[in-house]
Formats: sequence, C-alpha cells, structure tokens
Amino acid sequence: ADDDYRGAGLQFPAGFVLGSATASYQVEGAAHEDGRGPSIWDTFSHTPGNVWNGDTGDVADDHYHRLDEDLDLMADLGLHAYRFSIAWPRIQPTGRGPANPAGLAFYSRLVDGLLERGIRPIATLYHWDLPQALEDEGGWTNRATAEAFAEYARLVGTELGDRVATWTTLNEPWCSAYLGYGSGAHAPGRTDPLAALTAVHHLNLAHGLAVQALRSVVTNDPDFSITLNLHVLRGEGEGAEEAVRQIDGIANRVFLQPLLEGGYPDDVLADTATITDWSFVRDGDAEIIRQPLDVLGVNYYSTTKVRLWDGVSPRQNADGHKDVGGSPWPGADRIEFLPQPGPHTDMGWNIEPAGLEELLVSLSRTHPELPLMVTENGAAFPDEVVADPSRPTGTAVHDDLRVDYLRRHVTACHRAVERGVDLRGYLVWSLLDNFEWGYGYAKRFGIVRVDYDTLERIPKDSAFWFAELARTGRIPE
Ligand code: PNW
Repeated sequence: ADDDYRGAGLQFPAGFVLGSATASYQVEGAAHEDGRGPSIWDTFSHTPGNVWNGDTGDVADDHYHRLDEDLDLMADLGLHAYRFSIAWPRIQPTGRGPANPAGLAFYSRLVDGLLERGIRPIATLYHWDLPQALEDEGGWTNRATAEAFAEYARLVGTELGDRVATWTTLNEPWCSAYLGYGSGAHAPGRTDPLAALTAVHHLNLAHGLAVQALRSVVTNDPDFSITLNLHVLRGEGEGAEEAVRQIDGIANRVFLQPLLEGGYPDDVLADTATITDWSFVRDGDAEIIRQPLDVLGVNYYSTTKVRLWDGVSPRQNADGHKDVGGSPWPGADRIEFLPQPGPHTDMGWNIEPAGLEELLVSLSRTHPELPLMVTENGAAFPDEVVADPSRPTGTAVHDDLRVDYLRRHVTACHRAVERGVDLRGYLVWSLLDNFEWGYGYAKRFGIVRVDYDTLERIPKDSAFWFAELARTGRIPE
C-alpha cells in the first residue's frame, strides 16, 4: 500500500494549479520599515523563552528587500501560483485608521510582479501577524477586532481588488485561537480556554465580515476562500469514537459548520458548556459567517491519534505542540493525544499521505459543490549541503526525504482527483526556508534553502523536482 503513493508518471488534468506558499512574518523581515507597526509576533518573539534560540522575524529571509530576486526564482521554478500573506500592520500600523501607502505599494508591486511572470496571486489577509495595538484591546477575544479586520480587508481590496485571483481571509484559525489563546505556544501566548473559544467565534465572524467587505470593492470577480488546518483523526482503544467526536468537533466542525452550513455544532456547545455559554455569539452572526465560498483551502501535514482517558493529567502535546502552560483543546480534558509509529518529519509529525487523500475525499462527499485546494503541504527535514560546481549557485542541497514526502502527498492528491474530488491545485509549503514560529529558523520547510548568514537562496533537489512537476503536470520519476 505504501507503493500506492509513489506516483511516478501520473498526469494531472490540465489547469491543475501547482505552486508554493509563504507567510509575511515568516519571510519578509524589514520589521520596522516603511511605517510597519508592531504585531503580536514581534512582541512574542522578542519575549525570552517563547521561540527557540531567541529567533525573531526581524530579518527573516529579507524577502521585503529581495522581492524581485524571489519573483525571478518563482518564475525559474515555473510556479503556476504563489500564495503569500499580507501583513496587517504594514497596511494599518495600529490596526485602525487610514492605509499606509508604503504598505499597500509593497503588495501592489508583489502582485504586479507575479502577473508579469504569469504567476497567479493568491492573497491571504491574515497569517497570524495581528497588530499589537489590537491585542492590547483584547485581540481576537474582542469583537471589535473582527470589525477592524473587515475595514482592513476593504482597504486592501480597494488597492489590489483588480488583480488578485484568489482571496483567502484567514490562515488556520485553529492555530490563531487554540495555540494563540489556549496553549500559549503561539502569539499572543495566552493560556485561557474561554479566550480561545471566544477567539474561535471572532475569527469566524472576521472571515464573514471580510468576505462581505471584499465583495463590495473588488472588480475582477476573484475566488473567495479560507484556509483551514483540518485534523485527520485516528481513534484508539475503548471510547475511540467518542474521543474522535470530541476532537473533530472542537478542531474541525467548529469552523466547518458555521462557514458552510451555519451555526455551531450542538455537541461542541455541550462539550464546552463548563467554559462558556457562547453568549458572545449574537443574533445575525451565523448569517454573516456563512458566506458563499468559491474554494476551500486545506493545509495538511499529518494525522492525530486520540483516545479517551480517565486519568488526571492527559498528555496533550504528542502531536508536536510545545509543552507550554495551557491546552490547545478547551473542554477536551479527557482526551489523550498519542504518539504515532512510523516515519516522522523533523517536526515529529508522522508521515501519512493516505490521510490527505482521505480528508479530500471526505470533504468532497460532505460538500460536493465546494472546490478544494491544498494550500499547504510540505515537510521539515535536515538538508545535505554539498559543493557542486555544476549547479548555478555552486552548491547542491540534497533533500531526498523531502522529495519523497512531496511525491507521496502529490500522489495522494492525484488519487483524490481520480476518485472524483474537485481538487483545483496543490501548493507546497514552503518556497523558502523561513521563520518556523516557535521553532525559529531551526526547522527548514523550504524547497529553496536560505543561508541565514548570507541570505543566499539555493534551490534544493526538491525545487528541481517540483519545477519538473509544474512544467509537465506529471509526477516525475
Ligand atoms: C502551518 N500545529 O502552521 C502554517 O500555516 C505555516 O505558517 C507553518 O509554517 C506550517 O504549517 C508548518 O508548521 C502550523 O502545532 C503550525 O499543529 C503548528 C501546527 C499546525 C500548523
């Protein structure tokens, strides 16, 4: 069955989009330039103890200053699409007020540069860099943040709404809510289950309000979307079904149901009743959140194994979360997260391409009318860097494990397409090695290596492999 995911020679249908993704705080650097205000990730990364090695995004890949070089790199790799995120604090340094022209100009130049090179711009409005000034007023626990987000969306949409092909409102609200306000592993580093659930709702609301705001200003009939990191769950032992139900509720259905059907799942409300009565949900919110979507973005890396546990202190961190103060699973006090056998990436995440196929097939069964796109998939592995005069950079970077990971997951996508899934494309995470949040620069996801001393970009073997895939639409040997 493992060999079912080798995929060599399989051809994707014409128009299948093959590209890559990054996020503003992870690649841009230039943290204090051209009027950018501080975000929660500046504050968090500059607070000792939060990020490995004390790393910050101050410089990152210096993408802000190397935009043209990076655009040329994407063109060299033959990418069909590039998914980037816009840093809210570059547009509104305090999260409110008029747009900063220098901030808009940067993203306008980025979008034009993509279009000139025939690369489709997929813009994400929020990939976690909330203006610190808004966090000071409660951040995502404050309903006003969702309203401010709609105004930010309108400003960006007014500038770029004639050129962006796909608008994604939020990247992985699960991470924003539960890692940001529940476990504390991500900015703003809060550990409060009530705050986490309040954030879930205000993120959902922000999505709905932003789609409405974008629709009112864009002129080129773009696609509207949101990207979720849905959890593919495996249950174990007695009570496996109940454990899966609980985590599926709090991780997946708490987003999918309001976005696609309207309202929150009854069982999630019941599971979390000791934390909140959800009275932060107001009349009319359900209609705002449920906006028609043109495509759903799916980020997939691994699977999650759970079981029901009757002890006092379940392990909540086996799936790669740092062992920090809080839990990212409010209300799920009886669930244990189990380590999984088999090969793992450098993040400790188990490698299971069948999980991606399963996820895509199950989404398309429950929502047959909703096109899907894999907006992130990839792997952190150590790279082997060797001198090689035959390469343009004089250096080869061998990353067989990454090539193998990508091959298997791209094959999973192909299998899903064969099974009738309306899957529009696959974007590899990431174009460049970058600031991997709590792990700083220690984990490398790029298909292009970044030398953090010189900031030189060196395509890895996986970049050449992916370029061939993008050029031919066929999974290489
Ligand atoms: C995603 N987790 O993050 C993000 O969208 C990227 O910015 C990130 O670099 C990439 O995956 C790799 O980590 C996640 O703890 C971060 O479950 C953490 C988790 C999941 C996704």
